Amino acid sequence: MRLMRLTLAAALLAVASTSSAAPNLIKQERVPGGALEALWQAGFDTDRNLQPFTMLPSDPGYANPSGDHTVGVLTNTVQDSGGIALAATDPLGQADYEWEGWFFTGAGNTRRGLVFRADPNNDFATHYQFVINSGLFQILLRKLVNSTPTVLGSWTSNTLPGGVPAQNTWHHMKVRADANAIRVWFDGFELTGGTPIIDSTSPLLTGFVGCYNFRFDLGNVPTYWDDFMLSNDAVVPARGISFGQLKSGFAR
Ligand SMILES: [Ca+2]
Repeated sequence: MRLMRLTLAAALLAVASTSSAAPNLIKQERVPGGALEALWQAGFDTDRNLQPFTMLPSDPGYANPSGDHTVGVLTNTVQDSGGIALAATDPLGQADYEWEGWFFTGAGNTRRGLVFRADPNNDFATHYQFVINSGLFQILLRKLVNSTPTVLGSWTSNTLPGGVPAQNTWHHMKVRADANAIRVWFDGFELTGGTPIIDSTSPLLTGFVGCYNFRFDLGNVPTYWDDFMLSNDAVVPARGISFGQLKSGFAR
């Protein structure tokens, strides 16, 4: 009897937790114990993939948000090779999702940020990117199609509640893509203000998620990343289950 009550309580809890749109974790990258937990691929025909790294106390990024001192490092190529790096991971069949992660500003000397809906069939040269430019003042939502960019959204970081990000500080970026509607957040502040940007011109509807580091005239710049998370909304039951129905299921 006691066991049944406990089981019923657990079942009720499960029903309660699926009755709202709770985030459903698909994949994450925390670099646990100093090793990557996800499979990453390098883009743009470079060998610059995300690398696991355990920081020493002397590292400016040492006090990372989770406090585990382990990060993924993405270093861009030398300028003769384009000064670029992109690392991406498979969204495991998901197309509509939230993709978020922490990045370290460092010297703020490259364009860096999240990529999503990145096409694995052309080395990820087609993707959306939510990035902060070198100088840390301009934030952009861009679409690249075979490397040709279009700006979909543009903001200046002095409009953020926390102001212009300082060098050598950790910040959080998040994107949400639902079909052709895109919303973006910086440090929990929604730059899109609840109104998605709609990409009505050949929107990218599926693809990998990852991170990006670029500056055409400065290479070998390491960028630090941590606590990437890919999630979507949990399935919401179309019709609620009554307590009676639930209890009858346990009466047999
Ligand atoms: Ca970590």
